[in-house]
Amino acid sequence: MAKIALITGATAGIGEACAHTFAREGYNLVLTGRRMERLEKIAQQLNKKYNVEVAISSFDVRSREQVIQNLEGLPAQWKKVDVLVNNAGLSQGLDPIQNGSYDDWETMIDTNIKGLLYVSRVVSNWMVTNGFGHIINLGSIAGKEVYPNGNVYCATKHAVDALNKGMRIDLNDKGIRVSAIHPGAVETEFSEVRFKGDKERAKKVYDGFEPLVADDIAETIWFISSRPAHVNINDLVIMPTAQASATNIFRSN
Ligand code: NDP
Ligand code: 8X3
Repeated sequence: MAKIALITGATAGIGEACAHTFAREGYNLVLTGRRMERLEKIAQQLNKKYNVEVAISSFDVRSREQVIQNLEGLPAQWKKVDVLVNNAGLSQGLDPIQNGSYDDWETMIDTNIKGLLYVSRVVSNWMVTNGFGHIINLGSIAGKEVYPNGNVYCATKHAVDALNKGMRIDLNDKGIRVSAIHPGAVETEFSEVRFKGDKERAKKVYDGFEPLVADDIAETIWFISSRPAHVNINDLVIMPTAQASATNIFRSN
């Protein structure tokens, strides 16, 4: 029977790349995100290209009710999840603390921390019942370092770092693996979302150096998940070669 990967935030960027990678490896998929049209299109593509089964579920991870209803509403065979990629997340704004937007703060906290918790609560419970599973959390270099004006986004990713450790301890005696991957700059829709559709400002983030692309992260997540059962990669930081730390990027221009 094919294995199952459940990927949150699969409508774009790293999540979409993970969907392709796991489909290529023969996994059936549960893909989630808010944009239903994108989920439908990606599911069709993957089904056609790799002959895998894809279930899609559109919900906002910030809503506890939506998360529980949609995930618990899946048919029983989809709850035998082998790999959960806790990827849905975002940054909003880049402002000093004294000028920060309350709405941006709440969006980041509700998505990156509470959303990840709601999904993990439901799926880890299935994994405990099933007696197997691997949770892979998307942290960030922002969860290891704090950079100017990154305040709340960095705090949410530091929380993911702590939750990754906490989940691993709590699920240790259940044989469930818990890992985190912490990327530096990856060119996706991330900066466009952070700068609320300002494509020019978003493009500048990646000026003068070669950033990572979503596939670099998806392939590394695949590596983490495909280690032998007795091996767990707890924590992995991955950066573009031109990036030495959150704020040290060697730009040619
Ligand atoms: P993208 O903006 O390209 O993709 C983000 C995904 O998250 C989308 O599929 C989006 O789907 C989903 N998402 C966002 N908010 C919600 C929500 N409220 N409910 C459900 N889904 C949501 O960004 P990335 O692929 O770059 O980001 C993926 C993860 O990687 C994030 O956790 C991010 O913090 C992390 N990361 C990114 C880095 C980067 O440089 N790009 C570096 C380090 C970590 P939809 O809008 O359809 O709901
Ligand atoms: C995304 C990378 O450096 O913008 O998590 O925080 S960074």
